[in-house]
Amino acid sequence: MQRRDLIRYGMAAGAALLPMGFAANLWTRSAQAEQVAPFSTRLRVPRVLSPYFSTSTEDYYKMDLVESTASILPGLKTPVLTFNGQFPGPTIRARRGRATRVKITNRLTTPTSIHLHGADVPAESDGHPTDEIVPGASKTYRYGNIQPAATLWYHDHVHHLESEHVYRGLSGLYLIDDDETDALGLPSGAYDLPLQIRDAHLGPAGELVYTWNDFASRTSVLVNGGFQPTHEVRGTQYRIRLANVSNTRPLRLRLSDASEMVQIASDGGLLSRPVPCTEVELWPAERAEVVVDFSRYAAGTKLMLENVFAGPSRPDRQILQFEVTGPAAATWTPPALLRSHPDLGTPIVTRNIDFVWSEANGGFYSIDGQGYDPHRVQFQVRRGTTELWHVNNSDAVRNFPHSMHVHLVQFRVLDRNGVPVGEGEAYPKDTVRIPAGQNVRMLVKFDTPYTGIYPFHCHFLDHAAHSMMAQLEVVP
Ligand SMILES: [Cu+2]
Repeated sequence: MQRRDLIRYGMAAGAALLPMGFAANLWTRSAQAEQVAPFSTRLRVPRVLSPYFSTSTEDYYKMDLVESTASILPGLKTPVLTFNGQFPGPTIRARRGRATRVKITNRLTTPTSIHLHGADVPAESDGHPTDEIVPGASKTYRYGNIQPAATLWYHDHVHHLESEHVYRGLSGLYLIDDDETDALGLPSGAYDLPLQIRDAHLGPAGELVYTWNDFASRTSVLVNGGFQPTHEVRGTQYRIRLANVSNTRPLRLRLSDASEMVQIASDGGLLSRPVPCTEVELWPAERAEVVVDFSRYAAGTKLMLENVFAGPSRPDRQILQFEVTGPAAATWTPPALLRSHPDLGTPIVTRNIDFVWSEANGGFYSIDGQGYDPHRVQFQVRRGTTELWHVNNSDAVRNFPHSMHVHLVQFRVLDRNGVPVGEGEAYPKDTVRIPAGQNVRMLVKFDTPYTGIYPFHCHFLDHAAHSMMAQLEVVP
């Protein structure tokens, strides 16, 4: 039986079906990571990919999926799966209204399907789980970039193998810019800093150990592909793009002195106004942009970015060090308003959707008690209309957490168990956290020119692989 079949039938060796609270007690740390002096390596910032061809309306890119090695821990070469040999993949910078073509050639030994997370794209370019690029083949994805500026990310989405593929490196950022965001004069260039944060289980030789659903062992947190890196910052403001690209690790991020950050964007782009905060909670696949003002620190100050979900005594709490250099100057003043958001209208349909572990067939992650079937459409939605979704996590036994991602659209999160959510996680969202015991209400408007079949699924990718995924069909 091949590995993908093992995953499919839930018999992958060592599969640990542990609720989070229990898993935390089993915390261990790889001996190799423990030997590395913290913050002894420099943060890497993935380079921006250049188009190989451009017309007046479109940029053409190509990326090869290849096996390579990465330096995650100093002195060790970790085998990884990559876009163009880079871990994480190169960043693509697109512009609203200007189309992009990305030709992907699969030089791996397994099929892939590349999804642009958070993007409003045609179904044939969505990276559907069964729309495989088989080994040796190529596919060109076409993205219209018709949506507002946002921090999106691309990653493998092929059915069953997406979890291990992304874990081994198949992801990267895709940033859309637009005139409206440019006009805000946000920190740019070296002061526009993307941080892709993810969990990993590093073995004795620095290798990435993948065991399906093994949350408990993935205790090393990598930032832009490095373990506990350090980054020199000037005494000024930075636009920091935080992306939780973990398979299974929720993050609650803050600066080690608990000082203020200003959140300016969520998954799908700018908030309506700046939101001061001291913490940003991001579950797998969620993003947020914050402006951090380092001018308040004296040159020489060292400051940590921490994940407070890891307790104070845990060595995986501090994930990145900022080292402040002088001189200090703050140049950006947050405006009262960032962007006016569309009125999502009045819902014409209400749906109840349950993300829950099912004990049937030996146990699996289900949506409404069902596993993923690429031939089944859960429901049809009418393009241009608005729906009210009650997304429930009714798991009262194992308390598994989930984060739900809906392809194609940005939605508005209204409330959790009746309590309105904060502005920082309301709109625009494409992924929402669904802790056990919560019912999350959200408005979803299918405001898109496209029709066809699109998945919605848990973005704890180990859960999606087995098989917490379903699909809807957008009809005219
Ligand atoms: Cu899940």
